[in-house]
Amino acid sequence: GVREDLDARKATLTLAQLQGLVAQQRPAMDAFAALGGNDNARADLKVIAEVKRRSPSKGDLAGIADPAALARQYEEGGASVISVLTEERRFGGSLADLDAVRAAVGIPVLRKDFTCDPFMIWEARAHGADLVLLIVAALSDEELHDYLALTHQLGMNAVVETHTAEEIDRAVAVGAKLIGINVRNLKTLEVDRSIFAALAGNIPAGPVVIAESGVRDVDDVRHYAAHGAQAILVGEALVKDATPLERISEFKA
Ligand code: IGP
Repeated sequence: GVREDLDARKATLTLAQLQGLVAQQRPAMDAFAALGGNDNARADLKVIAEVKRRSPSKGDLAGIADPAALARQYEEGGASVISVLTEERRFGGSLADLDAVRAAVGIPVLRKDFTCDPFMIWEARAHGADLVLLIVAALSDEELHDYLALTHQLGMNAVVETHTAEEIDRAVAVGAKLIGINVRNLKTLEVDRSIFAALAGNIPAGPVVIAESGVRDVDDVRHYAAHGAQAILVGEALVKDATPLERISEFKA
């Protein structure tokens, strides 16, 4: 899985080489600001729009011929951040997709993968990502702390993803500035939209609160917003839509 693929990449590129590439990158963009983190009112809902070719729960989602063109439509529609799945085996993504999207848009880009090694954070930055994903359930407190520190050291932000009240406490304790509540259980792949409303109140003022997964239409968007979402992360509904630009505008309206 993710580990084997990582080992294969490590065999072709040393950490020192990767760090050399990072040194040549332009600085990371401020995704916390892009998601309204500095705005106390946080009145308008922000959209993180995802480039996702495939998912373990749904199989092939859409034949994304050109991730760059899709990302440009997302940007034009008013997305604040573009998320790119780079996991190959289950999601059909790649670092090449990340490169293509990075070159195509002028807004922050999230490398969406199962970060399980600091190497992947360096890799994300080397490929121009401004954010990484840290899944609380998959990391120890020490890993979470160290990975978040490295992310910030490289000028990036992390979406710290949670699914339970206990995971939210851990995300808050480590100082996460962007906290995602994923309503999809990553073990069963089941979506339960009600957990967002049940858990969002556990996040104190400060971090940007992101509702992840399960957005089908504007009613779902309104539901999340009414229960405290300051941003939503949308994949399937956008990649399957014939007019993603219009769909995002509608979600933001
Ligand atoms: C998007 P959806 O239901 O809009 O396609 O979901 C996003 O939340 C989902 O892709 C996701 C994900 C993840 C994928 C959330 N956390 C972790 C892979 C790994």
